[in-house]
Amino acid sequence: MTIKVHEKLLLTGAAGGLGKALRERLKANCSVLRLSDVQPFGAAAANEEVILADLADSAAVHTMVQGVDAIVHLGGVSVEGPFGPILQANILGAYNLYEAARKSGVKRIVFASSNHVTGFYRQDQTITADHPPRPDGMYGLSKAFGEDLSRLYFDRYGIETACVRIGSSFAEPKDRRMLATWLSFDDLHRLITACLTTPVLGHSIVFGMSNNAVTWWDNSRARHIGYVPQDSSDIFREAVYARTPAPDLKDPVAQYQGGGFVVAGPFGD
Ligand code: NAI
Ligand code: 15L
Repeated sequence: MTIKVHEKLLLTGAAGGLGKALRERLKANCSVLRLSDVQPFGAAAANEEVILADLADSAAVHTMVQGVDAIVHLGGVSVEGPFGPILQANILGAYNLYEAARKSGVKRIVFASSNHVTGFYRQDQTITADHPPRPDGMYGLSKAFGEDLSRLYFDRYGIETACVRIGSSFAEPKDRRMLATWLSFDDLHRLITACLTTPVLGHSIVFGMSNNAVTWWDNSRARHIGYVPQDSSDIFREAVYARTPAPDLKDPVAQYQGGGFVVAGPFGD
């Protein structure tokens, strides 16, 4: 059972894949769920509020954040691409969100970071939150900025943040790499709930993964969050192997944790 500790919770990126998956689930975490995105996604249902806002628009972000207790921040560019939109949505957007949170007195944020902060570690390495970032592109670099920004706002202002380095959160793993990186929607919700309810969160980095037998990430630095995954990619393994070719181990896509992101680009607009 989800313990409800927040009165009004803001979910950014509500029109996206994970936003849609979390919309119903997060209602258990609060009395009122405020949903936001830059794209229209329909009207508010019972116990919901809808505010359209571009994360790059400081005034709109301040209005979006006003009056909420906590934030689940999913909004932004979610893949590698030209730097301009990443700069606006992920870098300026994160700054606007944390400034608005500071001014409005928000005390806790769950930030959707990404495994691409550490995408240039190899697939035969196990890393912890103590390993230095090795972003695999501008997208991963922008998430590393968000992690550092949130640490600054914790050190200076005491705003607690969980930087959730989400692996691959989809209905099912799509390829062999995702057998290691998969995070089910229910486990994502369990992890966010743990981040929202643990007594002392501080500034934490946690890898967002289900209980997959093959993994590259060690969450032992995040035991205080109390996340216990219930799902596993293992039930998909046979089917994924049957429909996908064996990887070419000389290919960087198969060597590095970031998979295809390590060769995506070029970065220019
Ligand atoms: P998505 O691309 O489906 O959703 C992102 C949402 O952010 C979209 O609805 C988009 O309209 C909104 N957005 C983009 N620019 C914006 C702006 N300037 N202002 C306001 N809203 C803006 O991505 P998805 O899969 O739902 O991911 C959600 C978050 O989780 C993203 O931050 C992504 O980087 C992160 N993440 C997701 C992973 C996954 O496996 N789905 C893995 C790692 C990280
Ligand atoms: C991400 O950060 C992306 O948002 C998502 O679309 C997936 O590609 C995921 O990483 C992944 O690494 O599989």
